[in-house]
Amino acid sequence: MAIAETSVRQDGQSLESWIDACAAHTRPDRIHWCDGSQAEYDAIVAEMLANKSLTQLNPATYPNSYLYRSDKSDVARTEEVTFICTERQRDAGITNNWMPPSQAQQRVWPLFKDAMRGRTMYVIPYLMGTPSSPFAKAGVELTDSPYVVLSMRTMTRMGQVALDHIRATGAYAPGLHSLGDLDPNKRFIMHFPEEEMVWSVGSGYGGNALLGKKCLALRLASYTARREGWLAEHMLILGLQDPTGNVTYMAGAFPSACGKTNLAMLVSPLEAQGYRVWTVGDDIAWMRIGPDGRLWAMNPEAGFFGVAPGTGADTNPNAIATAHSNTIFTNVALTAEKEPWWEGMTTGTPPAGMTDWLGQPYQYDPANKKVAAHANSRFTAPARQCPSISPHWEDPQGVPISAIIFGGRRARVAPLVYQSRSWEHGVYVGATMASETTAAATGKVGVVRRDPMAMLPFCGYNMADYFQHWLDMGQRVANAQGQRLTAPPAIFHVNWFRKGTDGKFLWPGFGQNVRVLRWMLERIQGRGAAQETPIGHVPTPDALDLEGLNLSPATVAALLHVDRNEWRTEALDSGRFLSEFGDDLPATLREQNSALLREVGWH
Ligand code: OXD
Ligand code: MN
Repeated sequence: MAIAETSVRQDGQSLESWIDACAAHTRPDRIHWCDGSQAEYDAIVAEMLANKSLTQLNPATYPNSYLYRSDKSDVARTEEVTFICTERQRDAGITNNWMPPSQAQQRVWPLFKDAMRGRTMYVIPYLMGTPSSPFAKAGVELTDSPYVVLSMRTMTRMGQVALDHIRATGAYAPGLHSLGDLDPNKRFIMHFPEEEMVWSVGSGYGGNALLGKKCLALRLASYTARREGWLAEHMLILGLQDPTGNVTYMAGAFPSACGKTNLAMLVSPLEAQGYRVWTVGDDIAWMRIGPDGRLWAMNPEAGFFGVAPGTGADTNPNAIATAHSNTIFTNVALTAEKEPWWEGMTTGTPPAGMTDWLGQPYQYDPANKKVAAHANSRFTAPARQCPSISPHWEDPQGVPISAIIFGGRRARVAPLVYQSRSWEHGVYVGATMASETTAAATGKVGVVRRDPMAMLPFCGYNMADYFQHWLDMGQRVANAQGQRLTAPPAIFHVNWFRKGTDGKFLWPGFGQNVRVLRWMLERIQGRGAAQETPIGHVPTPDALDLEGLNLSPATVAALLHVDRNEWRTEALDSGRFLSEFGDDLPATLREQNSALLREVGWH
């Protein structure tokens, strides 16, 4: 079968005939059209409980919640087998794996052959975005994984509502997913942005298999967004309420497992003073220029696929409250009371009598580092259950963004917070941001890598063009839709993870991060004291409200310190990274790098 024949967009093929073609190739025993109802969900759960692929959690404390254990070789996104399949290699760029569509057809399509024999093919129509939003996008995922069906029901608007949308608009992104035989050597996550299509085979892991999330809402959408003049970003969206009751919205990009969910759900220690945080989204933002010249962001997802370890009643009580019912936990440990558990969920010694994520008895031993839950174990929970969910989280037009926050996990170099001098400088800050790698992707943990706008694994096209697109968005010249960003958000960079010479974190993080958000708000409002540094505006030591934190002046100074030597090395490294894009790199970014080098005294 030719690629074109599997895509409704190319040849006007109907949804039904595309499904027929996929079924003829994958040979499922049954085809089930998902309507998204509770009854359907319950029936799939019952089947999975019966065949022991799901474990019921304590119904008294975790109603309608389940534990799912994945194959142990299938626990994270696999970037090395994730491909962008454009006709021209240049369009995928140097940061993506590329495979021409014809080769995908030869190498990957055969892996789907007979892959669904003995299984049910579920047809999942789904929407990314609120049904009433003009910006909602439909997809149809064909999958042989019932776990994917349950997860998609939480993460998207699935079933009839999506089918109605597809019937009305005729548009949807086709996605074919099969677990195959879960052989890592036959695992491929293939994106065809020119056709808005995805194939995923050999993995059931969320980021590889819930095709609406990273595949459609980021990789394919980023490609479309460039063409149409908007942004599809790996960003949380939050609202900061101030003492006047006004809410200012901010979007933040952090690499995977760097605390986006925690920041989006922050419980404010400054609540008595009138500052609180509302959650709009924790992972993805689609941002468009509004008629008022501001950037408006919407969360296309309906749920959270959050990292469990490190999420506790003390660090993220809103996440704990969200994931207390109607939740699927993946690769967490199980207590004797049939409750989920993971490192960081509780303080003190872990409960006795647990089963670890592999299903083995677990005995805590302080002498070894064996964990009970996988480092990338997850909870999948409906966003509407979040106590801090914003009343505007489903607004069809989104919410107006006043600040963009870039951040990473850096033990050194980057101060707690700084503000860029302009949109162009902010794009440079985002383009050169770096972070220590985490367990959300396979590979070594703790290595510093440049991860522009936290989009390195998710940009569906040439990243140099992506940088240019960001620059264009701020040019205040009209985009393809005739819109101008006349009131661009301020751009900040944060680092909650800076360490002192003793190797300990300097900043308490979590809820206390609201103090940094408050400074940003004051900057946006034209208040908020800052000092000029070679890298941008850094708060003066007394500009942050640090009351009650017990931070010594030396710690505050260390948090805000901009070390010229370190930044010289940083700028040189950023320059090397940017030069990898060769002639495709926008000159503005090269100029920004030269300006920084001059500022830090490099001749
Ligand atoms: C995620 C990720 O799951 O970024 O959100 O890996
Ligand atoms: Mn993410």
